Amino acid sequence: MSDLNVEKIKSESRALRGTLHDSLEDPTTGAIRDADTVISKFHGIYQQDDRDVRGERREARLEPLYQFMLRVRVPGGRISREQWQALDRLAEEYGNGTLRLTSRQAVQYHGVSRESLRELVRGIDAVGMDSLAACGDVNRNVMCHVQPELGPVQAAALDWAERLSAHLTPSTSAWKEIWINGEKVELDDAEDDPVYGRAYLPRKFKIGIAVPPHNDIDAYSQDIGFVAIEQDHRLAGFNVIAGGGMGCSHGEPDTFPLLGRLIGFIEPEQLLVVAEAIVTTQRDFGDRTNRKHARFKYTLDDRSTEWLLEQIVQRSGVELKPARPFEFTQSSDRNGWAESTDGRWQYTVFVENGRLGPAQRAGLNRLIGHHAADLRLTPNQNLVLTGVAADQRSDVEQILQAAELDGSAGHSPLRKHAMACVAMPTCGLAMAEAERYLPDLVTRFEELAARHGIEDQPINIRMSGCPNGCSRPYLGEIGLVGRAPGRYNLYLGASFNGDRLNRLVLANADEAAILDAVDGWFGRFAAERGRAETFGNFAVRAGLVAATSHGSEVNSA
Ligand code: SRM
Ligand code: SF4
Repeated sequence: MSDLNVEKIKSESRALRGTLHDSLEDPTTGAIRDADTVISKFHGIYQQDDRDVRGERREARLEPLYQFMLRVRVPGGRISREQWQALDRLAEEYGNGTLRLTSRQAVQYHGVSRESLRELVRGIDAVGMDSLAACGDVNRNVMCHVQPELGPVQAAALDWAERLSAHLTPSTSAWKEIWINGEKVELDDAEDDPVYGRAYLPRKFKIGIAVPPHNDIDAYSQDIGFVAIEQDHRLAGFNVIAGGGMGCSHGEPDTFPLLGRLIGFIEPEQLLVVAEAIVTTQRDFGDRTNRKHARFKYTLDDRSTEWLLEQIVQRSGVELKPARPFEFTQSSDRNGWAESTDGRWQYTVFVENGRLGPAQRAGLNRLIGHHAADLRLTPNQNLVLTGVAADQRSDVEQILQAAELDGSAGHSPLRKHAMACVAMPTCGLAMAEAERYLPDLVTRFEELAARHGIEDQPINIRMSGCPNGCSRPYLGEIGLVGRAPGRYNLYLGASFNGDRLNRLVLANADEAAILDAVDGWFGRFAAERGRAETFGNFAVRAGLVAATSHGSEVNSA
């Protein structure tokens, strides 16, 4: 489908209705109409097919095994016990029996049939959740650092993330009409969205709020990263980082990941208007002729910070003040136990690549029923159990271990810092495995780390099945990006705290070549590292790779 066609479909969708209602009723296929695959994304729904059986279906002259992915929006990753229990039940009834925690603190169902979509959506609506704007050319799930009970600044940041999410949710009632009421509304026209207008944004848009020293949301990878600034234990405001993004295409040097740039400081009450000003700037100036050049990162990179600051003043009346000092120490999740301000405890549960199968779901259900209160989903595909009484901590650990979920003893720092995107068999864009392969590769890395005596070293490892970068691989101290089955581009040298991109060091490498390279690096790191030096910083200092200063250098080896 051409990029201009996508724009036409959006503009003529009558506020995201398209012909979805009819598509769902078509008895001749398990798919929806082509144009509706554009619109369904705004409703959080992707048409996919099971790639494991593609060939065999083709040979049998059957249409692909169409199925759907549904993404539930979870602003700031906050999810109540009742909501979790409902999501879990729905995975069994309408999904493939798994729940997938995403790299943006949302939840995905895979393998849903077209016929089950309405019931599934009604199930999530019944517990006050939705999938509207979980995908599509609008603002996506707003991310937020996930330790809200650890202090007032964290709690205030989450509150703002939820308000921002509500503020930027499209105004259309199409989601309710189509999925909940099941009604076909005959409209010649519909009102334009007050923020997005008629054609919505040129491309997806992403916002997150970080609370230093944690950069778990990878603030520099967001279209807008807000950084909460603390003063006297209260939220003083936010630094604004604008124009980050990960996606690129192999062999197309005009596409590249970019770090956002720090453009100033705002008061808390200015957050909504400034975010809206940046969103509408992108709405008006983003490239609608070329979706590969349509993200806000290119809109800004082609212009300047001064231009953006002017747009913000014109649109919101807010003049940004100079950015305040802050420091990020890590972009991974904080693992293990932490005490909350109410004297209860939180535990960050490591969920390998975010996938919860039946055994893990059952373990979590036991915990959520008896030992823990609400949940928080993390930006690194993990989850945090909150409200655990001090005397129940060892019970919790035992149940987690029995459910093959965690165990402080169970997983190495390498594994806990590794993240893969979904890729095969559901992602239509995957060029290589990611989620299904990374666990084995990490085992090989663990062996190498043990051989060199660096098994206690946390190293951020990010793998994506294609260059779109859904696991934010260009911010991995080691990044792996799929090129073809069994072949990856290997990247090195991002910082541990997420403020420097890595660089390609080996193209199209198979497992043997990857292990050979990593073995050499681990050996040098073990022998030459400085005190408390992180792996990515070492790689740059030792000259294993040259640091990047602009994203356009990431893919030049
Ligand atoms: Fe992503 C497309 C999965 C986070 C950049 N992403 C996709 C699709 C929907 C494939 C498609 O378009 O057909 C994938 C569905 C796979 C499946 O079977 O479930 C997919 N993306 C994911 C998730 C589930 C990865 C994960 O393992 O957790 C993440 C869901 C996030 C959420 O809850 O909203 C996910 N995707 C990201 C991120 C990371 C982030 O947002 O922090 C990025 C990089 C940041 C960015 O946007 O720049 C990301 N996804 C992309 C892109 C490239 C966009 C670009 O600018 O070029 C695509 C392809 C596209 O949009 O054309 C994409
Ligand atoms: Fe699919 Fe590529 Fe995203 Fe992985 S990075 S989920 S393969 S689009």
